[in-house]
Amino acid sequence: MTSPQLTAPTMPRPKPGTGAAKLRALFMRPGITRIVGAHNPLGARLAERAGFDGVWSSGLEISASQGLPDTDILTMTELHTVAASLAAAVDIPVVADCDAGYGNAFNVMHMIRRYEASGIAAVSIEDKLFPKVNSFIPRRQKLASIEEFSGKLRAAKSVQEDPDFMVIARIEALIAGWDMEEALRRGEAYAAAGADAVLIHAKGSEAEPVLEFLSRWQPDLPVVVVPTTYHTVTADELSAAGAKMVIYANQGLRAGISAVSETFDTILRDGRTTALEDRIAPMKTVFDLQGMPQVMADEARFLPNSGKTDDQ
Ligand code: SPV
Ligand code: MG
Repeated sequence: MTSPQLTAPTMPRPKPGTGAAKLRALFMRPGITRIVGAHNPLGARLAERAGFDGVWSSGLEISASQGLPDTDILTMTELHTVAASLAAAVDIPVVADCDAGYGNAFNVMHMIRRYEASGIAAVSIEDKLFPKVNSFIPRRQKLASIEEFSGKLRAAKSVQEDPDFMVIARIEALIAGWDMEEALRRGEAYAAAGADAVLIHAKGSEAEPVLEFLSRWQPDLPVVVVPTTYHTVTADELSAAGAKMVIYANQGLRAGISAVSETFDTILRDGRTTALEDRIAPMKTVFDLQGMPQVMADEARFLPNSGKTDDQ
């Protein structure tokens, strides 16, 4: 496992409040939009630097980063704080994973107000019962009724202020063992309830069910996909099949776990870090990612004596 050796341009300053318009623009242009999961602003900046179109504020990643399961243990406030910190750190739009909306339609309304006010471009809410369990855990994958979830979507759309802000309705029917007809029926109901896009989630090793959903999808509404388990399909293939956005939801977290574990093992094995030095990011990269070049520039402007020692 190697770490990318990053060049170090000065990080751009985020422009607040424009995430939703940027995401809408991405959805309007031809081709597929590619976003990637993060659980802190550093990860969001790595996504931006790599050239992703946006950042997925991943419930799984944030929970795991706290050493907690992805089972609605963290509260809305905790997850929102992280999502807002991502939006503040980058210039690309942030799409927030909001699980099942943290409760009923009233919780969803509160959530939308908070998320929209933080410059987050879009939220995804899934049609499972609260509290949810991560989709790849084969237990308790219980769906809300179409009526209940449609009520959450209508509630969400009733309180947003910026017309560009997007509510993505995530369909968990295939995850919960229902058939394609149920997934399509749900998607069509969510489109009618006012969703701006649907996310069809699946957990098989083949892309086939997702490709079938895309080929049978009738509403004029973009479809989002998450190829975590069916990872051999390419973004171009998903785009050709009609997907408008692809989320690489947790690869950054998993890469980090592998890289850090290997690094720690090597230190204990060798008794020194020499073998690692050309594979771990240099300190300069760390300083750059945390905004140190801007501090240096500001020092010259705002701390006139900063270059002098006490006895000068
Ligand atoms: C997440 O990243 O938290 C998601 C995507 O919801 S998944 O874990 O694939 O369900
Ligand atoms: Mg999630």
